[in-house]
Amino acid sequence: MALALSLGRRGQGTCWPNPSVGCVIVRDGRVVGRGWTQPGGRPHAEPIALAQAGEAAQGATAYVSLEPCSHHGKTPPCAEALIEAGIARVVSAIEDSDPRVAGQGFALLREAGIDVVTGVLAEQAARDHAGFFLKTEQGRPFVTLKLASSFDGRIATETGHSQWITGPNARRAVHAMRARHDAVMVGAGTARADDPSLTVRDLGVERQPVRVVVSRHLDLPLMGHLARTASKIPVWLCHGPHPDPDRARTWEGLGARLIPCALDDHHVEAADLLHQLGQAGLTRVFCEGGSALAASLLESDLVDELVGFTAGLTIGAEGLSAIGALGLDTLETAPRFDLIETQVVGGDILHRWARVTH
Ligand code: AOF
Ligand code: ZN
Repeated sequence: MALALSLGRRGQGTCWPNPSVGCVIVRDGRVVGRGWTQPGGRPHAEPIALAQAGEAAQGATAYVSLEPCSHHGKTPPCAEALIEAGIARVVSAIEDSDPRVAGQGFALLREAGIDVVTGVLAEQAARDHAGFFLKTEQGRPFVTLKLASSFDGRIATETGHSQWITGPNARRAVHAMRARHDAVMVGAGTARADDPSLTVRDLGVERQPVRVVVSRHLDLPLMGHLARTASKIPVWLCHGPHPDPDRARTWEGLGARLIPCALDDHHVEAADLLHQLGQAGLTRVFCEGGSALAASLLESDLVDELVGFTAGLTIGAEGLSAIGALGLDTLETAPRFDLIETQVVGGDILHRWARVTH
């Protein structure tokens, strides 16, 4: 199962709107087939592993990191494929939360006389599929908030100078993290100040994450990296009601997808923003700031994981704070996270924190 889960993680960032599942087929103690969900979400993991196993699937055990599907969707049900291939035993990590499946995959397998075990490494599976589960259960994607900051939590000098706070190894690690998410998201201020390309570079990926920019008024530079590449790598602009019609037309002409969102006070509302992105099929979003967008996601309790890269320099109080105002009087209401990982990356420190859910 650990192998099936790690195969499944290979597909993260490329399978949306589907979950990224891994499957291993074992016969007489030997691995005879391995598969994971393919880019775009199909084929599913099981038919790939079954095709590799061929005749050896007869009487074998299939380890699957999610309940095999039971519905006739864009592909035939994986549960049927396992039955037809003569699989004797299915070991699964966790039930599928898609209402079209939700236990019915296990039921089909059991009806066909297959021995079914579930709940193996379920905690890891729940983490790996968290984006898919959130999308099917709450209608929103999993949100990772990444910040690269100075020792004193600043992301730029007073004049906006921010390149570079962290070293090349940390920046490379960020690219690998982008690749594991369906989309990379920034606020309009960051898009204007940094002219980012928000792509995955030098890692040989086949599929780039969607670039999401949250911009109430669509006042984004038309000569920047995002505008120049919008026809090749998706750019989705999440804006408020009644954006300037000329800007809207221009961005559509450049190839961007416009996504209208509700406002709260003067900003795009965080909950509606994520709801719209979930509707559009995203399961995992990597937010890279800036401070206003980070604050609005945190205020609404919509950040699932924090990733910090902390560098050994200080910028001082006049520098730009990584996270905007949260309006807290006491610590009781401060967003809290549990430490899940620390690592030295080049000359910087990586720390990851998971949302406290209880
Ligand atoms: C599996 N194995 O590898 C994946 C599964 O639109 P479709 O027909 O591709 O079906 C998508 C649903 O299939 C998705 O919502 C989830 O329930 C399941 N994904 N199931 O057996 C896989 N990716
Ligand atoms: Zn399937």
